[in-house]
Amino acid sequence: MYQRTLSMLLLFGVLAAGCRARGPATATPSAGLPEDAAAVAAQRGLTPENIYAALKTYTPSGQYDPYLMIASGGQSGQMLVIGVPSMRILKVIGVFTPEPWQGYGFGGSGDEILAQGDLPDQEIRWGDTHHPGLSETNGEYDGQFVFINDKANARLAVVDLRDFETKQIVKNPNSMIDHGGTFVTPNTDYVVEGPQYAAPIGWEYAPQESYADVYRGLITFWKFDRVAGRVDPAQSFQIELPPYWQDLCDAGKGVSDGWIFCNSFNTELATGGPEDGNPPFEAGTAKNDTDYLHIFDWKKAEAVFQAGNYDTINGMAVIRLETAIEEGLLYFTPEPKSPHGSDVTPGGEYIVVGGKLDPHVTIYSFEKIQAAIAAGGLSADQYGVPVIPLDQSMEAQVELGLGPLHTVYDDKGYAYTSLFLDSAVARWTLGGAYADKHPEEPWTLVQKLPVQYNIGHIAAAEGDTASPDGNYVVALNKWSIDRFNNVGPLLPQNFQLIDTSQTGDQMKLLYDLPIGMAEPHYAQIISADKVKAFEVYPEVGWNPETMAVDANAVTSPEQSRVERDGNQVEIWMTVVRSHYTPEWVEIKQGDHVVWHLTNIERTRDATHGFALSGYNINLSLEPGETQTIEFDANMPGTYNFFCTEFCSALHLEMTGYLLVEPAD
Ligand code: CUK
Ligand code: CUA
Repeated sequence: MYQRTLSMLLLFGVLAAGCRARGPATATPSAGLPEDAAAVAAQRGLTPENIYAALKTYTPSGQYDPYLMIASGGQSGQMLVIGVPSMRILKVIGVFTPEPWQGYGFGGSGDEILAQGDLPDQEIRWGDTHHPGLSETNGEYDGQFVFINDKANARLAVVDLRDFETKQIVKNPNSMIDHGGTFVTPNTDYVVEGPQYAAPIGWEYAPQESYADVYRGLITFWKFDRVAGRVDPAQSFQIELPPYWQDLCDAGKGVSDGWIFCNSFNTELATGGPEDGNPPFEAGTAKNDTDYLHIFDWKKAEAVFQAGNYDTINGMAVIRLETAIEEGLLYFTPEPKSPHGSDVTPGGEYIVVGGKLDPHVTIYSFEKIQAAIAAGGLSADQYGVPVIPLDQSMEAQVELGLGPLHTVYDDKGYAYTSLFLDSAVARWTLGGAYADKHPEEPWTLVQKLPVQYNIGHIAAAEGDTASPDGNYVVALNKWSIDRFNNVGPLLPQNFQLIDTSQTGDQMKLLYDLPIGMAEPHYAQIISADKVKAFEVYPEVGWNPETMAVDANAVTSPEQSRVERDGNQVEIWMTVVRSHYTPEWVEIKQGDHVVWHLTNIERTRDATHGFALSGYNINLSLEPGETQTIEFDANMPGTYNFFCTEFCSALHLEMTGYLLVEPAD
């Protein structure tokens, strides 16, 4: 059977290659295919290109993907894990939003993590996730953690890739909206949360007329404690910025390690408001021909922070704009027309910026930027930030087409830029340090591959590392229009897998994956072999929040018990196929209940649920996991708890009763 499959694959491959060389996409495959396969191809009207794409993506049952794509979940407030190239969705990770399958936010430990992201007087149970950032060691993904931002409420989350669960949410104490992050410095010293729309620091009230004086941008450097696996706010700091709208950022690496580059728009300081006779935001923010690329020396900023040269605002260290200027932490250089992406090349030599309203990408040279800073004598912008003239920072411009947004890289000296308005992926050649990697002219457009439609971000295999792989990019398209069955006026997004393994103008579209649950923005693609996730939790009684054995774990049904102290009831329960111990729990109305549950299974995939009717409690207990729930039994009655995972033939029998006796 295996032999036969293999020879079929070889035949398909030979045939597809042959047909490509011969001509049009409409050629029908026939000779050389096994009869049954040829019949399927003919019946389905598959072209040689289709067959090539199928062979590149089809993943037989039981075979694994070489890559994992970690995608933002957009407005769902979650993250997606997708296998590449099969484009199979492997997991949805609850991050800023309760997620019932994982029992995240329904009585278990997820409640506390979600609560970390609340405002003092407002519970927040959704997020607009944009940019996942995988942890790095020496500029390479290390497979340990992934971070993501919530644009809607300026929050950041930490997900541990040992169990793919959210461990921490931090609320930015001085911003109410963010965007240009998360991304990490090359050794994950800091997770950077870039700003977006300017506001007074701490989002306190300030009228529109005070915009230029009081509104500010704010970039946050969250210190990451790798051993604890948590962000440490006490070791984190912010830098005050002019009230431009800072957008995407990227960290320098290699030669530019220690620096960060963020673009911006609205250097016009437009305040919008046509109702007051002002141009609306979309016109007011696009008036100038250039905005400013922000260039940060973060190692120097860290030293300024450690020297105590900051103000503390809402408990957070804020390096003032004048300090940033005095200490030489911040420089500007002009960037054309409404820039969006800011993407550092693998070796850190160049920064590529796409201008939404400019057909070019602009490539800045880190070396030139450094030379201009060293030479000094720079004039300043209206807030006093030194500005490096464009002709002193720019290396090249490449005309690509309409609406260039984001850029990723491969191992062949190519860059790939998403063209929103053209609905295309542009492949173009890097020059300078990369010119000898490819035979083509440097800084030249090589191919434009149409995508369906309106691409936003683009992600490449190992794309943000110091050594990207060259085989795949994924187009994250905003519109799908006619690509899928009509499911009503709200349409899915379309993730399109593109084969970039061949050089020249040979990019090929391989596969469409509809995302029908939100609008993801960015994704990163990591080599699957770097991720060393648990198969089951390492020991029975494992608490995923502390990543250690829980003091309240019970390891056998004999240890199960119920103890009462006044109106405090504490329960230690074991969970195993196919019963809970104890099965009857009797309490009184008004009791305060603390209930510890341990799944004592050691078998892979032997997950049990724990749903408690009426009390909005729902857990997922993976093999070895211990969780604690706590509630006031304010409703008398007869309630079932039951297992929500079909775990065995007697799964339906995996239930028990909670009797709440009415208070007299
Ligand atoms: S943004 Cu969405 S397409 Cu938030 Cu990174 Cu560019
Ligand atoms: Cu345990 Cu079903």
